[in-house]
Amino acid sequence: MSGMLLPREHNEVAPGAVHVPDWLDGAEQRRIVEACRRWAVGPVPMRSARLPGGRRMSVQTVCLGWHWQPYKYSRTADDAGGGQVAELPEWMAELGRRAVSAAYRDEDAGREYCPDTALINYYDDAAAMGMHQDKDEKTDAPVVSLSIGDNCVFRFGNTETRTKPYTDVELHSGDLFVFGGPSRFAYHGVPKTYPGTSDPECGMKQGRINITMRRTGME
Ligand SMILES: O=C(O)CCC(=O)C(=O)O
Repeated sequence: MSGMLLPREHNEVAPGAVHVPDWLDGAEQRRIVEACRRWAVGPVPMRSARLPGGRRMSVQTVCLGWHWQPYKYSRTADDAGGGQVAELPEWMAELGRRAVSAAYRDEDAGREYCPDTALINYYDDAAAMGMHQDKDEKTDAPVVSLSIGDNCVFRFGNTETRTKPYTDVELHSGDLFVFGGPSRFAYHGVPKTYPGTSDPECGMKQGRINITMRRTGME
């Protein structure tokens, strides 16, 4: 049910995969959106990454800390002008620690979390993301995912196949989703967004931003 009749609650979708609705308040969302607008123009411009088969992804991405291109990390954006990737700011790493504590209701798990990259994805009305695993990292530290802007369907599956069984979760602006432990390498994707559902209080009039923080394990 996508309406607000039923309360949206802290929910463990699969072992180690937790949805925390309305985790970011309006001011935090606006601050993040402002920062994303700056990062989108440089030092590495936001771009649609090219897949090995030649097709471009429909989402546009800019990275912090480490640059990701399918399917590796580097310090320079070799597929997007060659610039040096912007640093992951300490305030964002701290947000990641708070996110892990909140999702797992465990202060120690949060304290131990040290993300060193963030992928910032922008979805226009037509963008989607196919089922995939986040497996270019050399660690199994959790992935912290923040959503701002339009609502979307986030499909969270299993570690074996891109197909069923999976759970469809509706993510709204300000929602947090963390996946680690037995779910760290689960397939997941975004089959669709709901254009026009963004609450202007979040600082975006259209589209959806998703930020995933990760620990690459790169030296
Ligand atoms: O947009 C989302 O919620 C998911 C993003 C994602 O799966 C990724 O960046 O690997």
